[in-house]
Order: sequence, then C-alpha cells, then structure tokens
Amino acid sequence: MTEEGPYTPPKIWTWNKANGGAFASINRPIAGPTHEKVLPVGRHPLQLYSLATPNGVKVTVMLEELLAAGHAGAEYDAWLIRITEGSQFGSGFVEVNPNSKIPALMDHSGPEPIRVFESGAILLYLAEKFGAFLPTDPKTRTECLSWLFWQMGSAPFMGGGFGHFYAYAPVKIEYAIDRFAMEVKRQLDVLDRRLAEVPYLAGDEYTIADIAAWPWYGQMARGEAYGAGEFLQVQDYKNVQRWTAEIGERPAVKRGRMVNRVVGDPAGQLAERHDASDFEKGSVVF
Ligand SMILES: N[C@@H](CCC(=O)N[C@@H](CS)C(=O)NCC(=O)O)C(=O)O
Repeated sequence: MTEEGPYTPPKIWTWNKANGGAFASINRPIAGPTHEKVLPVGRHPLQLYSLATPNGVKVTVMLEELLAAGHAGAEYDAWLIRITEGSQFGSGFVEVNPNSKIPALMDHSGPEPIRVFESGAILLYLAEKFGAFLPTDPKTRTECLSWLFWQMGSAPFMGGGFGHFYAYAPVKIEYAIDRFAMEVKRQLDVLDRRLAEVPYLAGDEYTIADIAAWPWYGQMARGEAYGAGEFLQVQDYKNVQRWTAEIGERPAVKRGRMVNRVVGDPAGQLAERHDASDFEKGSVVF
C-alpha cells in the first residue's frame, strides 16, 4: 500500500530516488564507485575499514579476542567508514569490497596483500590465520561453521526485513511487519533451544559462531535493536538472555563494541583504533 492506495508494479521497475526510506540517500540499484578516494593505511599488517554496526562489531570483537588470547599479529588499525555519507562507494573501498558494505579487511602481512570482505569470511579468515576460536575436531568445527553460516543467512531477515519495515520504512505495512516479526521470533527460538543444550553455539567452547551471532541477537535480546524489545517480548528467551549477558561481560567484547562507534554514550565510542592504548583516550575522530 502507498498513501495513494494499493500498488500495482509497472512493467519495468525504475529508480525512485526519493522513496522516503531512512537510508534512501545511500541506496542505489548499481554497484561500483561513485568517487575517487584512496583508503588510508596504518602501521599494522591488518587494516580494517568499518563502522560499529552489528556486522562491523563482529570483526572488532574477533580482533580484540585474538589480542586478548595473546596473538600479537592481530594488531590492527580500524578506520572509520561513514556509510550514511557514502564512504563505502569510494574507489579505494570498492577495491577492498566490490559489494560496498562494511566491514572490509586488508591483510598486508604476506608477500601479496589479501583482501577479505563479508563479515563471516573475515571471521573465518582470521580464525584460520591464527588457529583460534574455530575448533579443530571435524564434528565441532562443522557445528561451528553451520552456526556461522546460519547467522550470515538469518540476520538479513532481522535487519533488512524486520528492522527495515518496523523502524525505517516510510509506511507501516502490517503484512511485512507481521511476516518478519514471526521470522525473528522463530530465529530467537532456534537460538534459545540450542543454548538450552550447550553453553555456546558450537558446544562447550566460545567460537566465531558466537562472535558472529552475538552482535545481532545480543542487541536484540537487550531490547536495543529497532526499539522492538517489548514488541517481540525478547525477555522470554531465557537461554539467549543468559548467553547475551555472559558474552557481554568479556573484556574483549567490551572493547570491540567501542571500535568505530560514533553514536550513543561518548564513553563507549572510539571512532578509530590504531593502538591498544587508544581505549584509554576515549572518543577520537581523526
Ligand atoms: N553480508 C554483509 C553485510 C554487510 C552490511 O550489510 N553492511 C552494512 C552495515 S551493517 C553496510 O555497509 N551498508 C551500507 C550500504 O548498504 O550502502 C556482511 O556480513 O559483511
């Protein structure tokens, strides 16, 4: 439905630049760069270009967890990409991620630089590079990857589906909100039942499956996603609540959540991270 009444799609779709959605100014039906912009490169081998959305937080939590576990090679520079200003369409960013979405990572530690895009691929790349947060026995490793890929496939229904129609669309469409609310509640129940059996998604160990899922489902469980905590009755998912609270207490998770964050409580923001000591400095915009 539009304000004018029911919508009949025309024969050929055309781009309505002012469709009224919250992110209409950055959404485009074409890929590729809109402008020339070389990305900055800092002193560490790992260069992250990101923002503290749930997909971005996955990677900063992973890097902070690796450092906390003693993997000094995981030192990184985290550069801020302001997606509401279109920085993901700069030529340098598109060279790292042709899909123009954060997070994107460059690894300069080898003879040839390696680019990695898609948050799940970045977690897997880092887990394999450092031999951490990915179990080695085939059964648990496979369980871990199943939950990692489950998260990558499921979260768009929460964000692009439920979040979009509940919070960002210019009109409230009951059919769309109903459809995606049902799906998000089903996903929360999938997680809740799994976490009734085991402490972490892959089993007894905290892995990249938890690191991927926590920024999305933890935020939802705390009622911080799209202002929908009461609507979806998130407090009912007791095992998700337990897992959310426990992981949220990890120091590396607390640090990872701060990196590339430029909204909310200033004490929780670190716009860019170039050194472990940056966390003591608070919000710094370079
Ligand atoms: N499947 C991708 C999704 C990444 C994604 O959707 N990033 C959003 C922020 S959470 C973004 O950069 N949006 C900018 C845009 O769509 O132009 C991943 O997991 O890395």
